[in-house]
Amino acid sequence: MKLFSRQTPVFRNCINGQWLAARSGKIFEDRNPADTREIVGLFPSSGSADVNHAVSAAKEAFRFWSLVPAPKRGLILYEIGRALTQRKEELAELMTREMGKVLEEARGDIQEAVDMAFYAAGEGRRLFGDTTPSELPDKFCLSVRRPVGVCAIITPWNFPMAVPSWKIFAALMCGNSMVFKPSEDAPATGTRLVEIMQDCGVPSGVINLVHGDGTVGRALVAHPDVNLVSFTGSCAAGREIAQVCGKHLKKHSLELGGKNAQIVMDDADLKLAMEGALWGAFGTSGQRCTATSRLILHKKIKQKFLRQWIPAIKKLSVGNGLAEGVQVGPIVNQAQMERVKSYVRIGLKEGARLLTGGKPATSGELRYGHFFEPTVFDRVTPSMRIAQEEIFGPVVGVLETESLEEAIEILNGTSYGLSSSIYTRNVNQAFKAIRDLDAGITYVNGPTIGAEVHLPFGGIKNTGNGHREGGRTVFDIFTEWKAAYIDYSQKLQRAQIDT
Ligand code: UN1
Repeated sequence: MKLFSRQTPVFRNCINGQWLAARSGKIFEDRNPADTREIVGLFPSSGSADVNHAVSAAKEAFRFWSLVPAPKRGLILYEIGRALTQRKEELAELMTREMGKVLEEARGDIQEAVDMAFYAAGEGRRLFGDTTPSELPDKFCLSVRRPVGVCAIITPWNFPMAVPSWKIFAALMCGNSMVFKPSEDAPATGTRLVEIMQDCGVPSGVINLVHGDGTVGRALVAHPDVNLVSFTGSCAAGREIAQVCGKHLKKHSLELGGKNAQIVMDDADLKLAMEGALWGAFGTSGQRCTATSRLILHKKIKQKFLRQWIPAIKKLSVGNGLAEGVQVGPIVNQAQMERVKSYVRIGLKEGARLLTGGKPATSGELRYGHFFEPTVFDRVTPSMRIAQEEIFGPVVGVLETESLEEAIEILNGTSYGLSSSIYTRNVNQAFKAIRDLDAGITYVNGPTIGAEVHLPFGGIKNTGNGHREGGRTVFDIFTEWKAAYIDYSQKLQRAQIDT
């Protein structure tokens, strides 16, 4: 395969509708993780001068955009949803080339953005507030939503279209303006999204795009004219953002890590549970914040489960996500690869037993990419680091349980609380799990991955700071409530006093 036969595309920032290089002229490379010989594109390595420019454009645009009626703002989102649908194939291919997920999943990632576009578009006619009687006569009360202002949108590489869409489409419909910094590992998909938004009629300055590394993120978070930071990524970065935002009392919505588990009870449909675990643990090569990284198996079915499940894992086809039939794509970059390897070493040192995988996959063409074999550890105990810390790769640890109560205790015993799952045929156990699992999402007889955009998405404990994206809850992030009191009594009426 000739990888340098075409000219490497050069991408730019988008500020106030203009496509610009970084002020410094610096660039960075985006390489294909399935074959690092291929450069997907060259991107501006921006700095605070670019951020300042973009924020001032967003601030200016907010003045008129916030006054456009929400149903009209929603109409543009219908156009965006249609354009994404039409260009799904081309966008999915680009996504696979720049961050590795298999083509079928890349299509799903685009579809999630389409769903979000149509959902948010419809909500343009449903940005409801409340009306309520006043405690005083001849007085009327209502509550309305107002946009927040300039939003910094900082997103990860693992869902390069879906996660930005959750934030950007909701923020847009609510009347905010934005500066968007996509991950350095998925900047091309982010660029296409902004191009499509422009083509569909989002006015200049409403969405601005600034590429780069943490320097850009830090400049955005600290900028006094940024009113809200919406971030999905690591706990470490989330903590840093929360500290800066706390200091300046800036709104921030954080979607951070997970250590999600699937419980399989002794009465479960084992075939279904195995299929679910395969998808939950190794879909997207385990690189979802909702990925299954712990399997909590009831003692009575554990051996049977593993006897059948491990051969199925060995049959998974690892390779370039563009190739037909591949099920597990690469790890996104070298640093992440090292992290996965180091957790395998940690697991072995802690005394867990490696059942399959545990090393990079390097046969043939795979040696040019960052591939890792789907990996399972048995004899994992709840306090081990591999049972506590987010790995973000195709590695799953198996823990044993004797009862639902114990399974719930194990599942809840980490510092995260994003997604969870239980396989059981017993309705009582299912409802207990929904009630008692400390997580923002619980699936019954389904894996830990696969959230839909019209339901609240987010988690408890270190997974975030209490916000929920998706569903109607996302509009609480991107709007501020205002209470309005209209007194038509033509006299001073004092609340709580003139009763
Ligand atoms: C993420 O990994 O950050 O529920 C998002 C899911 C996907 C979204 C994952 N719809 O697995």
